[in-house]
Amino acid sequence: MSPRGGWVARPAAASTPTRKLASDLLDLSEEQREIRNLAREFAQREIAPFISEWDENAHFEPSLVRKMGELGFLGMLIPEEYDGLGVDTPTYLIALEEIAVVDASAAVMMSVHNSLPTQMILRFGSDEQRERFLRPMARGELLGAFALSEPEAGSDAAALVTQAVLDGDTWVLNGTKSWVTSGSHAGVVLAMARTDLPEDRKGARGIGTFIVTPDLPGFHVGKKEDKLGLRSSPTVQLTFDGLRVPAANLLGEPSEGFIYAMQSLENGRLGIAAQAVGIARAALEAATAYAAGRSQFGTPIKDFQAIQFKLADMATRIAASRTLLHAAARAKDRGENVKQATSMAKLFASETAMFATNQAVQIFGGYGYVKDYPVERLFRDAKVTEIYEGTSEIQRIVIARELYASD
Ligand code: COS
Repeated sequence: MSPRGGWVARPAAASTPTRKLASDLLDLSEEQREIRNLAREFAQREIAPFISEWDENAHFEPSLVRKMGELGFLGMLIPEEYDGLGVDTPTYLIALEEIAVVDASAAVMMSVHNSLPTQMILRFGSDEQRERFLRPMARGELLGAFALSEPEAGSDAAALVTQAVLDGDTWVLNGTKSWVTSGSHAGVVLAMARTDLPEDRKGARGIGTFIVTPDLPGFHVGKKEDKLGLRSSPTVQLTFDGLRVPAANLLGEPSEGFIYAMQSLENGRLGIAAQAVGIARAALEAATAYAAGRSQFGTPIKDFQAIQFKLADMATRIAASRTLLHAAARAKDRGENVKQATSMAKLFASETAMFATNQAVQIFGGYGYVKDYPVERLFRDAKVTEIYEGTSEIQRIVIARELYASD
């Protein structure tokens, strides 16, 4: 890691960051090694040189979508018959971790697209919907977004109030969706809205999922959030003002949209866990290199046990996070119930990201608190992994409830 600043004297970091944690416990296949290298080289070449500038200016780089699409990174879990790569979940997560090591913002765009809208259409959509939307999404020609939360419905997602009313062969949607990752650049938004009527509310079973495109009348991109971290990933409000959605764009059953969203968030939580592992690994690599290059009291600080213990704890928690994540991913691919395991993976990895970036800032000392080095950005980026796609508190609720579940 080299300092970004030009003229101010700064301690040099050792030039060879550790790479051991990237694969040591994964027993990668040849194909997984190739995909990991492809993702690593892509991130180093196309993202790393610009990351500080994009972060500072909250700039989203649209060409990344095309470039990632060309390499297959936006169709990783989509079968080859729909132009995707059709790899298994662990392989997808390996690529995602590599992108996240360099840029957590690009990683969340990749995670949401691969884990939520594309998977929802693949799993619950009609043949016509798959043909129409999945193919261009796999190629990166249409970016996907997921719109569940609302200003008054965050953790309590089933409390959403956006209303959908059927008018002939068109659903008319009114309401505001919040915290929509990539919402300003999406070509396809999977949006949840109430299909039950106010006089006959059915709770979680009165919600539909709609395939919304920005060309439909009544679609408006609202406030862009000015965020602490993930600054080069745009997060926006979407307003549906009499939005007219063709009936053919309803996903599956009009009463089951919340269930589809919950099932899909299990995939999403694996993606966020991989993003968190990537952020944590970047913090460890930066701190390890810095500790080797920085001397105090006449000694490289890596020789102090106080620093070694921090690095050891970071490395151990990262290895544990990745192991749990991949165990959950393999269980998912075996078709097992992974409600609890995906929440555990997301909870542990996101708290590891926060822990590791906090330790990294501490190891860097004052230099960790300024923008000349990457760890302050990693620290800012890590926080949201404990919040979005279900807060750590929600993950604990899901984990605890499963302890008493009958199936
Ligand atoms: N898979 C399948 N079905 C699920 C499910 C899952 N993972 N999770 C919940 N469901 C079903 C339940 O089985 C229940 O179905 P029935 O009507 O048959 O009983 C229905 O969904 C409602 O579930 P539940 O009663 O558990 O709903 P709650 O309102 O108590 O809330 C939590 C469930 C809190 C877990 C849910 O609202 C949640 O995950 N909140 C966080 C939302 C989130 O992650 N938002 C981030 C969006 S991206 S920024």
